[in-house]
Formats: sequence, structure tokens, C-alpha cells
Amino acid sequence: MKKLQVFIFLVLLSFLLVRCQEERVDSAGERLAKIYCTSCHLLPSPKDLNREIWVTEVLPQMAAFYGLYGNKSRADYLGSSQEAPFLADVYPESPLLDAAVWDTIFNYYVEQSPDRLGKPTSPPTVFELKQFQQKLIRDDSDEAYPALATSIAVDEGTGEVVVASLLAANGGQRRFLNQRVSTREDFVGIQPTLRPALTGRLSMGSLIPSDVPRGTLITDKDTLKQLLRPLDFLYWDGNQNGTQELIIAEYGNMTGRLSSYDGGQKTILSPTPGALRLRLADLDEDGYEDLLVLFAQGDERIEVWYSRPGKPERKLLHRFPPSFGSSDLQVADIDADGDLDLIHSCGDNYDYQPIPKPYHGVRVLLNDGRGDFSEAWFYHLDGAYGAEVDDFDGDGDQDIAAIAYFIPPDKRALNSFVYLEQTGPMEFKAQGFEKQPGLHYICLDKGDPDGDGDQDIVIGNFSGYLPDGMPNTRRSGKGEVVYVWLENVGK
Ligand SMILES: [Ca+2]
Ligand SMILES: [Ca+2]
Ligand SMILES: [Ca+2]
Ligand SMILES: [Ca+2]
Repeated sequence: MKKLQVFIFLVLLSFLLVRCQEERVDSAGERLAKIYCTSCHLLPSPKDLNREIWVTEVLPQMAAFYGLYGNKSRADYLGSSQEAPFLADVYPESPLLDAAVWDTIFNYYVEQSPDRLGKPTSPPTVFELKQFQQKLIRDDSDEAYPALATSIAVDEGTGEVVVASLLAANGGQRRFLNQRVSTREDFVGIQPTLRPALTGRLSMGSLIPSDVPRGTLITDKDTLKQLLRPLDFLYWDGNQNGTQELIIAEYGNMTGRLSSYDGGQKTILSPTPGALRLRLADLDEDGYEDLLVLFAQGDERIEVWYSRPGKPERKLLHRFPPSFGSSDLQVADIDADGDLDLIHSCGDNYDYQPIPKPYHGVRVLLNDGRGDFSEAWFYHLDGAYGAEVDDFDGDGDQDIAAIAYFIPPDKRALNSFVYLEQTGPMEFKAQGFEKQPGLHYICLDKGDPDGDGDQDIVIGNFSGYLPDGMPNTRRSGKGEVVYVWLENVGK
């Protein structure tokens, strides 16, 4: 009998202990982080980064936003005299936060962060790529620029593959027709996906993070200067007045914005940096195209601007932790239930030391039919940098092709590209191929450059790994692989 009482007591005790653990009270540091860190972005978990990066890079930068400069001064953060005026509002002259409050937050992240990040669960099996044949396209002329692609697009009108380079000193845009250079232009910059009736020349101004507004955009209708590191643009009738506004994703760095230009009238739609991708899709199926925007800096998120009479209406669709490094967004009905879903990739690793992160990869956010989205599928891919979605194998469902740029050297050969064929409802089979050494996949597009009716993939080569420093831009690029053409071999 006594044994039974002891047993019951122990059972009750363990039950109570479990309850206590479940009702764990947040530490002071966690409570303060929930108040102060979330004023700008989703609450990061200490587990999102390793301790060294928290201590040496991220936390000092976050403190500086509150005017707490530690061993440095405000002038250190303001940088060069050229940049300082644009950062004056970012870095306060006097502290906005009690140093003791900040120390409590700091200690919470330091104590709870891991020495190294966890490994991704169960690496997937990758099968040999059967759907596409790999062809390496080179520029063999003496005038060839170094292969440093910053954007690649298939011109839907001509079937040309357009590859732009960002480096002003020795670069330009090349057009390839039937895999040979057809035109060479001294334009340097970013050419977003060439859509029908959309032409324009977008130049970031600075590849390296900067807050000096040096970006430019020239289209048939508009010429704009002093843009904040713009990365995408399009024309869209967001207020249903019959004329199209020019929308520019001014990514910036510490400062940036999503802007709309209507005639001479400029409107800032979102005043935060990081606007990376613009997509048009009629998300609410009311007959008017809506604007989807991926933000990839600080408050990483996807927002939609619904086209509405008079004024577009904003809705936040999804937020990601600020360490994600969002890199691409596509819109497609991937589960074939009749509504549009979101396909997101993350893997940018240029801000801090490029350590592998288990949350890098491709995600599917499914639409519940009412315009609310939640994550339904994830494929881990270190340094994922872009994704294209289409029914590549022509069997009626949507498939995904993705590239990766920020990858540890030992993984580069086999993990720079993945083709995810949908084999059953939301079931995907991964296929890949061995990458040639020395190539780095930084941008991709889909299209039909050979005009045989199926969708191929083109991948731009940036022949250097940016965390190792800027590659030599003065050398000749004769014979270098400019892009990889993955020719769809059909069913
Ligand atoms: Ca709509
Ligand atoms: Ca769907
Ligand atoms: Ca398919
Ligand atoms: Ca084709």
C-alpha cells in the first residue's frame, strides 16, 4: 500500500513539474526583446544565429539603431561624409533606450544562442536530372566582359537571352540569340524579367550596401535618378483610374522604400528598406491585378497591395525572421485547388559571416481560399537565391526549379541547383546535376529561347563568391561561361 502511495505521489509530482515547465515564465530579457525588437521586425529567436554573430555583428548593430554605440561612436556608423547625411535619421544622437534595458536584452540573446546552428533535418535524396539537358553558353569574342551576371531574362518577344552585369568599370548587357552574342550594350545594371510591353533600364547604383541614392531607371515614359539601390520595377494600375503607375522596389540598405510614381506625383507605399521583388497577380480574383512585394531586409515579409478604386489597399501576408535572407517570390497555384499560392526562397548570406543556416531553402505558403497564407512545405537548400515555377514536365501540375549562391564550398557541386518535380499532390522529387567548377549561380529565369513550346531555364553565372571579396573585373571574360541553358527535353 505504501508503495502505491509513493507511486501516486511520484506521478502527481512529475505531472506538476511538467505543468510548471509548460507555464514557464519569460525571462526579463525575453520580455524586453518582445517589446523592443518587435517594433521593427518579427521577434528573432536566439537560436536563429550563432553566439559569435550575435555578439560581434548583429547585437551591436541593433543597439546602434537605439543610439547605443558601445565601443564605437555615432560617427563610425554614419560612415563616409558622402553617406552620413542619408543615415542621420537612422542613428540617433542620444540614446533612445536605457542602457540597462539593452544589456538585459543583449544577455538574453548571448545566453540562449547556440555555439553553432543545428543541422537541417534529413537531407533529401537528389536524383539525376532527366527533364533538362545542361548546355554551357560562352562568349568567345575578344571583347567578352568577365562573366559577372546580375540578372538574366528570356525576352519573350525575340527569344533572346539577356544577361546584365552590374559592374560599371568593365561590364555591360549582352543579348544571346541561338546561344551566340547578338548585341552588346554598355548599359550596366539590372534588367528585371522582360515582360511583354515592359522595357526599361534599371541600375542599382551600387552593388555593395550603401545608402547614397545613386540608382537610375530609364523607361520609354520615365527617367528617374537618385533612387535607393532599386532592384525591380513595373507598371500597374493600383487605383483603377485607367492609367498605370510606375512602381519601384527601392531596396536601399538602412533606408529604402517601395515607391509609386503617377505622372510627376510620388507616393511612398512602404517606407522601409528591403523591397526586392515585385509580382503582379489577381490574388483576390476580382479581375484587377494586384501587386505582391517581397521585402528582404529587417522586417522580411510579403505584402500585397490590392488594386482598388481610388487607392490600393495593403495587406500583410506573411512575415519571416530578420535572419532569413529572403531572395525570391513567385505566385502560382501550386496545389491546384484554384487559388494562388506563394513560393518563397531565402538564402542571402552577405550581411554577416556566411554560415550555413538550416532554415535556408524554398517554402510554399498555401492560400486558404480567403487570401490568408501559411507555410505548408519546405525544402532545405543552403544559400537558396532564386526560384522559377511552371509545369516544366507538362503533366498538369506546377514544378519548381531553384538555384543557390551562398553555399559552403564542399556542397557547391551538387547543391547549386535543384529541380523539384511535383509527383503527387504537394509531393516533390528532387533532381540535380553536377555543376562545373568555378561557376556560381546567382540568377535564373524561365522561358523558351529555342521556341519549341516548352519552358527552359537559364541561369546566370557570377564567376566569383562575394564573401571572398569582389572578383577581378579587369580581366577579359573570353571563353567564360556566361549562362547555363537547361534545355527542356520534353515529356
Ligand atoms: Ca485583384
Ligand atoms: Ca492554391
Ligand atoms: Ca508538372
Ligand atoms: Ca524550350
